[in-house]
Amino acid sequence: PEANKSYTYEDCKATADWLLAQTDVRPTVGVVCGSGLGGLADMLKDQVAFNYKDIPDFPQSTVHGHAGRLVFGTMKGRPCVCMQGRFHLYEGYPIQKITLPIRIFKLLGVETVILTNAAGGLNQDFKVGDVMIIKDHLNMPGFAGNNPLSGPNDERFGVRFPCMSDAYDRELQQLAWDVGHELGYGEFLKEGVYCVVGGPSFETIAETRMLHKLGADAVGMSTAHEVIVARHCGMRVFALSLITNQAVMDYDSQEKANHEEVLETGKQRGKQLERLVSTMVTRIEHN
Ligand code: 6GU
Repeated sequence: PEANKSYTYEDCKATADWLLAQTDVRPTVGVVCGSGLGGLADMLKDQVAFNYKDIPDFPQSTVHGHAGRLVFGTMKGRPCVCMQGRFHLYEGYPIQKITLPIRIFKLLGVETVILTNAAGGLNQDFKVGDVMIIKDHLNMPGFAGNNPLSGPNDERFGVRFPCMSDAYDRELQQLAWDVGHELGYGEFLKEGVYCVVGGPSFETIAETRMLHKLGADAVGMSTAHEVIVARHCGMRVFALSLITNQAVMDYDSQEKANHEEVLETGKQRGKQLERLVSTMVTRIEHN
């Protein structure tokens, strides 16, 4: 059954080769666009785009705010591939399927992965509209045994027990700070720990308080699984969260988390986020 299907190296290779046969773009950077942040993919020049439904073995995007296209092209001259819309645990896909595109990135030749997401702020110093450079994560589904690397390990991707203490590339974090300051974004640029939960329900007040106590600065429903798979197969990772709302931590609060607010903040900060990421892309060095 679907829930037990593992995607083999050969499956990933077949899909990657299918894609490579239809475009001359040879991407070294792969970007995953979060909720309401798909504008990043629209920046690509000389686009070759595939709807997810037309790609063999690919899942479909079911969430409003996620387009469902894989877009190849160049960002200021650099060959890139962008996922315009990603997959989440709460859509009901097995976790290996959610992260399948990351392995396809690897087999397309991608060396650096940039992930973006919308997240709720837990750190009380954060404001809506802040951009958090992710320096580490808490993988809650992973503690419950839902890790994308569960199951047989294929050494062609990576080792059985991959290290995660260096998951978020320090140089790329520094690059984000440098570019952010140059662009005048210092005011809303932050850094912190991202916590992934399964969703789709937002957190209760007790859950939010728990995550805050555990050291999380922001909470969301994506990204950490993709980071694990990307690091397993040796790609460099940079990730950021757009703080689209403050997670409710107080019984007196009248605030209620909702998806519309998430998309609205994305619209307001989207252009600046696109500039930050695209400028970073032009400065990433590959061997
Ligand atoms: Cl408050 N929680 C979660 N889990 N994901 C979010 C969020 C909150 N805000 C945006 N994404």
